[in-house]
Amino acid sequence: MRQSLLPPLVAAALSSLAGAQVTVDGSTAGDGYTRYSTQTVNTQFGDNQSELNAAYARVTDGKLYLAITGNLEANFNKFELFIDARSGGYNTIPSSPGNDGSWQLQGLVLDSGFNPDFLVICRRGWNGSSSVFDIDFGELGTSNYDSFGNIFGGADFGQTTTSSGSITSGLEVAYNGSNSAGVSGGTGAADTAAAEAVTTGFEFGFDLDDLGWTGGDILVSAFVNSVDHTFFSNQFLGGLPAGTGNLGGTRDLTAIGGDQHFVIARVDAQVACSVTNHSGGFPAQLAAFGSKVASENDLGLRVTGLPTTGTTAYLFNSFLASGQSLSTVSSPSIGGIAAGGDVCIAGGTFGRHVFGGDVFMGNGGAFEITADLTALPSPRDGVSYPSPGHYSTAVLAGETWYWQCWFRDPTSGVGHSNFTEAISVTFQ
Ligand SMILES: [Ca+2]
Ligand SMILES: [Ca+2]
Ligand SMILES: [Ca+2]
Repeated sequence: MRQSLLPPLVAAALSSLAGAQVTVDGSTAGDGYTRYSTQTVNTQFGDNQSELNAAYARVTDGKLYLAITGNLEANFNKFELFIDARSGGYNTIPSSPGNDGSWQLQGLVLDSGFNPDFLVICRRGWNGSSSVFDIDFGELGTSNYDSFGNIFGGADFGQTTTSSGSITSGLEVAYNGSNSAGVSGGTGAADTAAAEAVTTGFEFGFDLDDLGWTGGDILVSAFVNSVDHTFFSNQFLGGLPAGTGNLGGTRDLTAIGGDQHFVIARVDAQVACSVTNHSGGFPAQLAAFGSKVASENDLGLRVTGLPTTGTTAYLFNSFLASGQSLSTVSSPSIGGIAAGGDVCIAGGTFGRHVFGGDVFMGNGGAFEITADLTALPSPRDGVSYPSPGHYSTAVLAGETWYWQCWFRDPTSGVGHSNFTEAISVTFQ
């Protein structure tokens, strides 16, 4: 059973974030995605015809945004997506809803811990008079599914929003099949750099409510299958071992090395904090993705929803030594002007992540850093605030660290500033 990492209030906060930063247009450009999976093996379903190069996601603005770069041949082969976003689900695929012949997937055994609730099917081809791109959204184990045909109005590529039935808020979908690079043909090990360089393919915006998401991890599997869902390609994300050809009629993914799914997880918890709207009319957000295992040194910190005009931002961290406790400083005066919002990670020593020259100008209202957990700019024992960032220390398993971002908000008036929400990460 999957553990919920975020309390429901976080889902509510995400849902209330105004100003989408992801454009569902079939390209990952400018969307601030995090990559969660990279193809491991070349394609046996046609180089640049049916290949899946990498998977990207963001959970923001009340949606799961998902981009799978690559191509799908226009012969009505299937692009299939299993999504596990809530408790329950099916580790062995049931026969229902069975739309588009997907009952043929019945009995497919997935890797341990992966219990999807939904199956999304995409297909494209020539219907005799025009190109068509279709998408189905089905709820496994029920008779519920929605089918949307020719959603790009006869075009090969496109973007649109569909809505009906169980899709309450609209399903954003886009496809751009222009990729002509990425992985090669065959069964050899994929060139991961080439796979990760591809920016076009499938892109989706799923409403988190439609997925029944309540704040935990989201697990996804993407793969290419034959027209009748009976002959699996070797294009899966998570990928198959190098050297693996088409899986054909295989029905047991536990017999295949590695997980044929990937996990989209926020690794932070929110710290109770007064977060106020900035001049844009909405609050700025902070989230951590990656691994909570300190020794893996894989933690990304993402600030979103900043004012888009001339933002200077500092990302602060803090650490509590034994006996210290977290405290709040309400609307601190900075340069003689009270900031909007509170500092909620006070009480310990502060560190400041420095962005090449002391300041960072946010692009498009968002930025992300990779925290070096072996040398976090935060003094463990030395003097910190008001001159933080002069020392660094390694994050250790068992420690809880806190982050919050301060940013200027010039359109609120000269000298004005504000804070994002505050988060914590407890490392293992
Ligand atoms: Ca996009
Ligand atoms: Ca290719
Ligand atoms: Ca497996």
